[in-house]
This record gives sequence, C-alpha cells and structure tokens, in this order.
Amino acid sequence: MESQYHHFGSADSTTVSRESRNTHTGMRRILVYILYSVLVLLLLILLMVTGIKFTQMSKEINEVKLQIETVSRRVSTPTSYSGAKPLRDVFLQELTPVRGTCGEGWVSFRGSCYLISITTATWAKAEETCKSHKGHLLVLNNVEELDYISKVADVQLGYWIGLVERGQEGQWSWVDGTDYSSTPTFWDVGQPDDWDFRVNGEDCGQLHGAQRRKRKLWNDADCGLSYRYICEMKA
Ligand SMILES: [Ca+2]
Ligand SMILES: [Ca+2]
Ligand SMILES: [Ca+2]
Repeated sequence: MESQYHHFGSADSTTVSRESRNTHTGMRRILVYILYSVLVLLLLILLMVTGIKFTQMSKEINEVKLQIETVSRRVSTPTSYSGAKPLRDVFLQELTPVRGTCGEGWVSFRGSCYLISITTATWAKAEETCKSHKGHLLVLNNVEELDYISKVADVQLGYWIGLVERGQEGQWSWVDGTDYSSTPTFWDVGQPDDWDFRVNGEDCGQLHGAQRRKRKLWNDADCGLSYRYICEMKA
C-alpha cells in the first residue's frame, strides 16, 4: 500500500512538474512574441520618424534652393541690383557672317577667323577642340570684336570663351596669354559671382544668352557644364 501511495504520489508530482514546465515554456514563448512585437513596433516607429525627417529635410533643401535662385535672379536683374553700376544694354543688328579667307565653317572679321560651334562641350573640351584647329577659345580684345560676335552668334545661347580663372579666385586670364587687365571687361550685372561655390564654383567665362539681340555680356559659369563655344585663330 505504502508503495502504491508512493507510486500515485510520484505520478502526480511528474504531472505537476510537466505542467509547470509547459506553463514555463508557454510563458517564455509569449515573452519572446511580446519582445518581437515590441522590436517590430520600434522598427516601424524608427522608419516613420526617418521618413518624416527625410521629407522635412528635402522640403527645407528645396526651400533653400528656391531662396538662392530668387536671390541670384534678383542680383542678375539690373533694375534691382544695387552694387556695381549696371551696364546699359546695347541692341545690335543681326549680321550675316562671311567666310573670307577662313576655312570651311569659319567666319572672318578683322584678321581673325571664328568658329561658332553648334555642338556643346565642357570648357576644357571646347578649348581642346579649338587647339586641334590651331586656334584657341575666343579672346575678346576690344568691344568691336564683342559686338561682331554678338551680331553673328545665336542671340539666346551662351558660349564658352577663352576666359578662365586658373589660380586664385578673382584672377582671370585669357587663354592666349593676352593680359586680362589690358582688355575692357563686359561682365553682366552681378557677375562674376562664383555662384554655387560649394560644388564646383564658376571659374570659366562665357557669353550670356539673351531674349533680344544685344551686346553679349559675360558670365562666369561652372567649367564642367556643356555649352556651345567660339574658337578664334589668326586668318
Ligand atoms: Ca580676339
Ligand atoms: Ca570662380
Ligand atoms: Ca556666374
């Protein structure tokens, strides 16, 4: 009998311990589920916060871009520019260029030949192309030359010229070695502004495009951008 009691007693305790083990495992599983859920929830919150922050940041970036554009537009508009004395617009007649003694595709003016490109290139590529034709990018020696180019080039387009800032900021030079201080300058109002200085800056000279035919004024632009260009060589 004693052994029977003992037997029953032992069976009971086994069941109890199995049950308690089951309960324990169940609890652990629930805990793991809860932990997983919390983790997933945290991840979702993190994603949402990142998304919101990203949207806010790109909105702010766009706003800053817009402000910079507005300021730069204001600076390049002669009427609202309060710095340097605004240059008067000089309106010109269109001129049909003549080839003269210049090569195919080139036009002649006062002892020089000019190639007005119809394709675009970066400033360095444009200069390389001009050099391959035994010339160089346009060097504007006087206002007559600038007016001639303004009369024969496309009114609305910008063109690279042989003006470059090679050393320090503000030290402009002509590609053929002509002394920059010996030639008249025709910077557009507010230029050179080295706009977007945080990225590449603007270290190459170009002629600005306009809505109406007038004397083309100068602008400094990012040398890595592609524009049409004008080559010059001795006739
Ligand atoms: Ca020249
Ligand atoms: Ca510059
Ligand atoms: Ca500029």
